[in-house]
Amino acid sequence: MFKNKTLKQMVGVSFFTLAAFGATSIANAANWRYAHEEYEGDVQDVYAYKFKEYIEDNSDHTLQVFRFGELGESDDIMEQTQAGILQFVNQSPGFTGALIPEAQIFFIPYLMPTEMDTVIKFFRESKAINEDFPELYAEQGLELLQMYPEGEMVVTVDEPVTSPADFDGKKIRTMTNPLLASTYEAFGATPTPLPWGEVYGALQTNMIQGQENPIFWIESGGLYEVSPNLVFTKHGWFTTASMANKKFYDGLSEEDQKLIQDAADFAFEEIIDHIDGLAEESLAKIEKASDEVTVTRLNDEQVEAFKERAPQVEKKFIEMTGESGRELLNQFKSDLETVVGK
Ligand code: 6CS
Repeated sequence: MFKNKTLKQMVGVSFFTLAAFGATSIANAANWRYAHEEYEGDVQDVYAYKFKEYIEDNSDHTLQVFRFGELGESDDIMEQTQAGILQFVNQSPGFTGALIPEAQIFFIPYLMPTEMDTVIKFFRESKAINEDFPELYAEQGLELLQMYPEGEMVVTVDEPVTSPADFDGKKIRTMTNPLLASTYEAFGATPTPLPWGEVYGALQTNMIQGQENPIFWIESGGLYEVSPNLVFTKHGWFTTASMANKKFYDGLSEEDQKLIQDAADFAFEEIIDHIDGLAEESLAKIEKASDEVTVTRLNDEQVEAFKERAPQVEKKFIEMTGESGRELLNQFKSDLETVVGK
């Protein structure tokens, strides 16, 4: 009897404790908003959904993901994040470069290695990526969570290009940061900065004669339909970054901050797996879908003709960013040396 009473009491206590705990945790559960720049199944979308999966599996919070176009262009989702309307955004330095000039470092051609394992090691270990960039983003009210590669840059153009002279008179679309425009100027083309939403139409109507992007995007966005000559110039990788509104992030409990960091790490590992072999698969799909497509892989001598123009872009980068850019570039190069030397 005494035993039974105790049990009853215990059950009663645990019921109320659990109910109270549940109510507290539900009261603390938030619905966070996350926007990115790509379509369903693209690299940023896979990352976002892995981030969401981790958050939702490990807390009571939920995450609502918005894809390209649902809330506007890349610049719009960044503005909404800085204003605190969105808690998270994934924006590539191609656009962030207008806000954080140092982020344009990814557009100095031939700075990044082309070999995937080296690129990944660099993202994992680089001090510039993991320590210096978070400070630069923080100055703009952003908590940088992760920088990650999406794929090697490939140029698509209205006819095959093998030398800077072949770019003469061609308008090549660039993302909207001034350094990328300098790169295409150095390559002999006429750079034309445009937001993503205008690229397909501009190629279709011959307002521009080419653009650059990783192969998966050339396939998923159907760019090969209107710009069928693919040129592998080996000049860089498409990089992107996930981040949070810093005020929102700083106001969270330590537990939630850790949850977010762990979710970003989890999504990073998943994306590294996802991009392995993605370019080859996407190229195969493109070649299957179109008879018009040509693939030109520049040989070492042809690459050299483009590469020898890189120092002028590096000089421009330092002009645009001053001492902080020079220091970042030195760190970037030393991190790369460490990774390549391993
Ligand atoms: O070229 C662009 O603007 C787009 N490219 C990729 C691979 N992702 C998003 C970005 O807006």
